[in-house]
Amino acid sequence: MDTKTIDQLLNRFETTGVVGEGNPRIKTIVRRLMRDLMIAMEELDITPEEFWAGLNYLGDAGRSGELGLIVPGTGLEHFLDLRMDEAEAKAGLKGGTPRTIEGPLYVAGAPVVQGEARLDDGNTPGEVVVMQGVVRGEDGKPLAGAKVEVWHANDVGNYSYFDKTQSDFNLRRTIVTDAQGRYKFRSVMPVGYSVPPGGATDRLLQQLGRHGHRPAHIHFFVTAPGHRKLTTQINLENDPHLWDDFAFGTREGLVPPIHTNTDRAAMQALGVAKPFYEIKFDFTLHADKDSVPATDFQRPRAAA
Ligand code: MBD
Ligand code: FE
Repeated sequence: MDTKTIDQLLNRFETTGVVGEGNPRIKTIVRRLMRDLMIAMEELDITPEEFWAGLNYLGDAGRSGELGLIVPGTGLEHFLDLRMDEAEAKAGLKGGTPRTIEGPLYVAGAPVVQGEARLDDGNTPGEVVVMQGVVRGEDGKPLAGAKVEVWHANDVGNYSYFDKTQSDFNLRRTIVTDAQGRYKFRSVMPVGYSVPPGGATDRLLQQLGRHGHRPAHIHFFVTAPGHRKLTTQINLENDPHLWDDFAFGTREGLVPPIHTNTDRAAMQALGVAKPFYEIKFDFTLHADKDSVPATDFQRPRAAA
């Protein structure tokens, strides 16, 4: 079928069974996606078996809750980041900490702590890490009272809430910066996430000849009044998947050096018997700007 015939067909679909105005924006988007799908079916000569297998696959993915994992795994979530980068560049925004994907594992409602937090419940195996830094505006001035929401995986790559063996909000906190704009936390080193074996995402990746591993990383939402929300992560250097992330989340500027602290007194102060890791990382936020899409957009998220 040629595209002219497809367009005529879509005209008929749009003018048959009409009972009201509907939503013009949704009508435009659905028509366009249907058209692109039909053209792809024609050009790739998609068979009925392939079509129904694809439909069933999407149903499976939805029922198992993995659509939010297929989006980063196919690069669509990184694509959204690149679109936002472009919109900001067009609006003249420069500098600022690079954004990177949120992923599907944020949970709203983590305990709020002033200045300094411990993220692990004391029962979580792993090597101790202390991370700290300053939240600044683009003028370089520290932002007091900024919120640093942090979440990360445990030593086997699992996130609390989704992994019910962990305590509530383990490895999740909201830290409020002090008068000098500083945040600080102690936690245990995360290990990279892998998609659930045999699940919808894994099955798709296998068909694409790709793995489903992420490098170890720590997620952040950084917010402050009068500033654009920053969604980002740091990735841990030396991870074998650092630049081989199935979700395409690693970016220049988000791989801070990790320092190993072997100082006896420092170890004693933390109550640890072994050297621990230290990471310094500052965040720079853009001031609010009307001419560029908001970064604190709604997205259905888990909350506990
Ligand atoms: C994760 O932990 C993650 O950060 C992303 C983007 C996708 C899957 C799991
Ligand atoms: Fe993650």
